[in-house]
Amino acid sequence: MSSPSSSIESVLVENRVFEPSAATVAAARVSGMKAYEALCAEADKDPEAFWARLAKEHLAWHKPFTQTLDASDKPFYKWFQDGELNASHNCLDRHMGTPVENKTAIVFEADDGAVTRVTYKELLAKVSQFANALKARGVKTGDRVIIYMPMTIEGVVAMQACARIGATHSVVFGGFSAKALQERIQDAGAVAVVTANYQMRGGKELPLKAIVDEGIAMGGCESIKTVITLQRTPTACHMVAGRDITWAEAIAGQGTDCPPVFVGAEHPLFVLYTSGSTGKPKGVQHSTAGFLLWARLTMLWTFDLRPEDLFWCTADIGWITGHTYVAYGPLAAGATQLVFEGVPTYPHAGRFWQMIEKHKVSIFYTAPTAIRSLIKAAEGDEKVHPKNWNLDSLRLLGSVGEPINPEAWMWYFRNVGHERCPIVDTFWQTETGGHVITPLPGATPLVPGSCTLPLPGIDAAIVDEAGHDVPNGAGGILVIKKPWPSMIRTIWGDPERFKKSYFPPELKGYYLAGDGAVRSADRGYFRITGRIDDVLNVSGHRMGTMEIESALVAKTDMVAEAAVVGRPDDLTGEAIVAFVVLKRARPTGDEAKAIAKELRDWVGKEIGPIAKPKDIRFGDNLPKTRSGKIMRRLLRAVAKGEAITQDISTLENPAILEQLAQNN
Ligand code: 6R9
Repeated sequence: MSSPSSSIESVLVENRVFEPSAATVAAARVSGMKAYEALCAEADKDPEAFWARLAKEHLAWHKPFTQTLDASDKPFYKWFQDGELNASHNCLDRHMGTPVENKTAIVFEADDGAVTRVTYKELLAKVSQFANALKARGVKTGDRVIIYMPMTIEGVVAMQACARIGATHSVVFGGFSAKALQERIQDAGAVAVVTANYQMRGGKELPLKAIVDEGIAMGGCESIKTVITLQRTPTACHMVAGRDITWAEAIAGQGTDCPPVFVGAEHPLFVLYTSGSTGKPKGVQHSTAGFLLWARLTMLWTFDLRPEDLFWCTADIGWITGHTYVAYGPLAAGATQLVFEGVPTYPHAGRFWQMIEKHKVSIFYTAPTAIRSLIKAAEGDEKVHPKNWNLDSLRLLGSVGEPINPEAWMWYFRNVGHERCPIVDTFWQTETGGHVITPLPGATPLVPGSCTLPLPGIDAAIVDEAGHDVPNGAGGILVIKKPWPSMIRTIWGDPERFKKSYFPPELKGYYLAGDGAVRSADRGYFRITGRIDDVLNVSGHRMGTMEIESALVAKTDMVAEAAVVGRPDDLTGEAIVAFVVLKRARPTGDEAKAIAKELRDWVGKEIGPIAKPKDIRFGDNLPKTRSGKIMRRLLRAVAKGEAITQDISTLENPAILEQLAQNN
């Protein structure tokens, strides 16, 4: 458990409160705290009736459902089970013949600033045509398709096309390595990969297709029958005869009509791999109806979406935020959204502000790590400060991915939102499918650094290790007591792990989020104090410490043992620190530096650059209990540079702490 004490202290001292303006309340869909409380009361009184009403109002059903919740096989909850629908139909076809038909669905800005637009009608045609291409390549309902693509209109098209034919997609973030890709292909048993030759990020051309080839060549990927490659840049890439085809070739001659395949409500819409507390990433499986319902509803509630909004979520489609708030939610809600290929710091660190001005963005949703790095850039260089751009189009700001510190919150509020725009600090996870604890802009008074209150229907609570509620002001374990439609259904291929990870018996059947939290004494507002398992949050990316350890010890010619912990970092939230015992004598000086670099690059190859440890320390051994368990809490203190004041009576080899504390 990481110590939540410093965060708890800051909850207790944070007393700034920002009430929504009367005008914001008046214009909002959920207007005022009374309206929020009424929805919560409705959900409390009869949860099934509440969810049934929303599912009927917000989704287009091919066949209506008759049973709302099937809880006969807990925790494998089933929602709206006998209903039938199609996610792509709900995002596209349903808008045809309405004013949304000719509205812009996506404004795409490429890395180099070039802008492309597609209307809903055009997007439907593109999705249908690509869906036909997938079918022509042998992809069928129920198959899994890996998507390894840059942020592009085609990335969204590929996801929607899978949904259209009832194939389950698994998007792999473009920063993951060949090895990580191979593991996901194998675990999912995928039949196809959709990729691009290269991706453009920060003016650099980075390979994607070559990594797919490398991953498949590692073996065990015989299930892959076809690889479709978008020619994103003019540079040629290697194509394997018989298996590979370009995107242009695949759609050539395909019609722009493709009837959606209506699937059962519980049909797996996607599997998205995320890090857990053990070595192997988990394939989080989401349903079609429950996921989509929440994707649409949270667009309407949390972002209070209006027809004239220009919505911009900066997340990559490789993460859950890019699934719910790029690929599905905005389309299901009929929004116009901006999709951005590049990075916030290219060609300069004012790119985000410049794009907000250029496209008249009204809702801006990004991560604390981006905000912190842009604060730093603006403080170092006046020219990239947001004050240089006209941000008057903004009306709402959002934050996601990690706790936002009150200082960053205040900077965002003042310098980007001009104290006019509410900030929705949305707490949620890959497993929750959409927001679960968040302010509503026209209702909730805001407190910097707090995600405030659960959404209606989300029975969030803080409990102790036996599942008993703890009083406000006392920290504990965040749980959600009742099931809700957008929750994770299972871990792909591993139902036992699903049960064990999320519904431990001592917690009375509550969903265990894996985060610590505390509620404020006065308002009962939630503040997330960070993960309580072995998961790190580096720049908003989830990384399992065990996953990185496994990668390190996989370098069998060098590494005997490794332990990985997190250390607080001003910019990235947490930084990865690895303690390594080599098979040879402990290196020092330049030699230690060279080996550390080699190991860092190795981890980059095993998992991806985001998993590279920032700091690698070498020791003769690791601090262990007499029973042989690595004492991670001591390593955390060492990583932070703290003096050890903790109990070390069970430590076998106390002298090692001093050695590890030296920075080689
Ligand atoms: C959506 C997403 C989930 C973990 C989660 C928590 C952290 C996300 C947060 C937040 C504090 C917020 N987290 N949002 N912590 N405040 N507003 O990020 O999903 O990648 O699965 O990460 O991120 O620790 O458990 P995912």
